[in-house]
Amino acid sequence: VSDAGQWFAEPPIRGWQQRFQVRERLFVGDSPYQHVEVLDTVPFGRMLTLDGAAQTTEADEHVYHEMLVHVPLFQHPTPRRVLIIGGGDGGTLRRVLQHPVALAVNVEIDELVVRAAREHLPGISAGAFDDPRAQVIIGDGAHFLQETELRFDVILVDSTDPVGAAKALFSADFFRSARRALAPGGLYAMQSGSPLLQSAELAEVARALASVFPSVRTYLASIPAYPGVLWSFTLAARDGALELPPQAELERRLAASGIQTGYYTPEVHRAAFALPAFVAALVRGEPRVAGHPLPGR
Ligand code: AG3
Repeated sequence: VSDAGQWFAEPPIRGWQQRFQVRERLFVGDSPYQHVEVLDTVPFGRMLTLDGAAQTTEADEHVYHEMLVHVPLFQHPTPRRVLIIGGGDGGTLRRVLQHPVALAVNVEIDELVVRAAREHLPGISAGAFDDPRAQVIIGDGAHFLQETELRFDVILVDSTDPVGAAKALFSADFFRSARRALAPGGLYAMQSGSPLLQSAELAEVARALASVFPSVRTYLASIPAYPGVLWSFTLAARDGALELPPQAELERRLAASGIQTGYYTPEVHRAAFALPAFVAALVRGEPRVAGHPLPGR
């Protein structure tokens, strides 16, 4: 990781490394879980990094947060209780609270992330932490899921890469306790990494989720500040088969909510589930197909 004032380089993934020109290093700290920084970057404005990996930036946070939140929350006809695991910057919580939910519980393991983001990236949570419908718990999300008596309409996992503290959030055991904590008709959604640079992890997520949930579907978005840009999310249903609502129904739900978006639209919602052949093969557990764009796979 290079010095501030010039360039900030992420730890490489499979020989791929991205770097950001930095104007100023605004926050540096270490928690028991990770190294936390907030940088002011030239291309994306302020950026949160955890263990050197770009988590969210002022310029493109809306892409990730809208797609993690609005796809499942408009997919569900009446989401009232929502659980967020991770998401300490508050961007997910803020998008959840744009919906007419009664309760949003946010369980984040690292208090330092919440503190750094509230102070240096206040526009990302935009007051969400102070909403009376929000209940923020500093604690272990996997543990919370095992213990909770609450049943949620939607559970969202807004985690870092599947290494270190977040690894537990990518296991079949975790998915089982998530399914148990869903109400009938409930939906589970998670960020599932780069289909190009974390293809093995994405395939494993799809396999493990399908061993727990009756219906699992991958969807995609383009997130400029993440390595490889093309990014995946995975949606799973507690009961029955995941069918995308018709365009007109999604339009009705969006209009009724009054939510303003920068990336999400009903068309994008449906189109995000159209998978390039190599991603479809990956999540079906098939070996590499011809034309797979990744070198060395
Ligand atoms: N969590 C997913 C970030 C993963 C990026 N990976 C990387 N840069 N190597 C984002 C959290 C935003 N609330």
